Amino acid sequence: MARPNDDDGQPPAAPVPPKGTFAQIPDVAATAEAIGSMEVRGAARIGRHAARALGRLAEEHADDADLDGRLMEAGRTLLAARPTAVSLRNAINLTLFGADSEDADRGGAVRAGAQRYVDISLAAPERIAAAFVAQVPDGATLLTHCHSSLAEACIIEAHRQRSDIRVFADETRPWWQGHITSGRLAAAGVEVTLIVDSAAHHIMETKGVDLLVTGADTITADGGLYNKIGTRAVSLGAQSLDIPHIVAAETHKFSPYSLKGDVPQVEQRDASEVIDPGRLPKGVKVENPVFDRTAPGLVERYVTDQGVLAPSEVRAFVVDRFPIKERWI
Ligand code: RUB
Repeated sequence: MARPNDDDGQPPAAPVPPKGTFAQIPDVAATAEAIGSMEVRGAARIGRHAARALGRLAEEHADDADLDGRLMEAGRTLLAARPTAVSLRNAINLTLFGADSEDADRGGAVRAGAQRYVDISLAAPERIAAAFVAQVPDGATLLTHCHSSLAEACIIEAHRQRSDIRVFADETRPWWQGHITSGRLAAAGVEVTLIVDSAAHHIMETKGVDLLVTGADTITADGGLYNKIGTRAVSLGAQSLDIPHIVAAETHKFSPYSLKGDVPQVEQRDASEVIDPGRLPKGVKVENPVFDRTAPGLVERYVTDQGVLAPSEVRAFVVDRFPIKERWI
């Protein structure tokens, strides 16, 4: 069970979890495979799975003289699984080097780092949803893109606390994550309508959409947002209609690497995800970028587990919360 957060938004220092905590977790190779194939998807979940896989490795090889070498190699294997969501990189670094003391018990420190990462991540939706609801009036119409566990938590909480909330969810080609979103919202009793991606602008204009709410894969120091492909187009459409774009994101989505100029790599996936190769007309090429960048000026607010931020406040927040350590991958 997640430990309660203390006042500054961080859970208390994690004790080393009992042996066996990570025994049932898939190993690093299986976790990397599941992340790469999108069996495990969504940035928050990806981060937690990576942290737990490292926790298992530290548990299994606690007495190995080369535990550190194994951990570093595992970190690089996991990092290569999917390139865009910074929660994966943060999960690896905060697990490997985030424990309060990197004492002689390297395995124990990594297990504590993994548990702390997972606890913060699991505690985030409730805090984010509470902050989000404060910004939603009764009778609001929301539009969301892709499936974000944090946007989902926000919408369900808005439905619980406000009357007559309705939602439009676009399907999000080519993986149809909007089907996940709409199914889960409907199961929670939310009035939800599924639309094709290209209907988003028309729906925002004609159905009185009040807020666009999405998740985040990476938030860069300049306040820019990397999220599922199509987020940028929906956000531009929202701006043209004066509809605020609110982003629900746990703090693990902020990129300290961007302070040094690291630009997130936009993942390109196989053309077969877009069209059956046998049906591709002769001479036609296919591109399948799966994330895009939404400029800071398009985002109204980032709602996080550690407060609500304007894009212009992101840089100072990242500097304050993410002191990169020397060995970070
Ligand atoms: C998912 C996606 C989500 C973010 C945020 O992409 O872009 O909006 O990851 O999700 P994919 P969450 O399906 O390709 O992983 O709020 O759950 O972290």
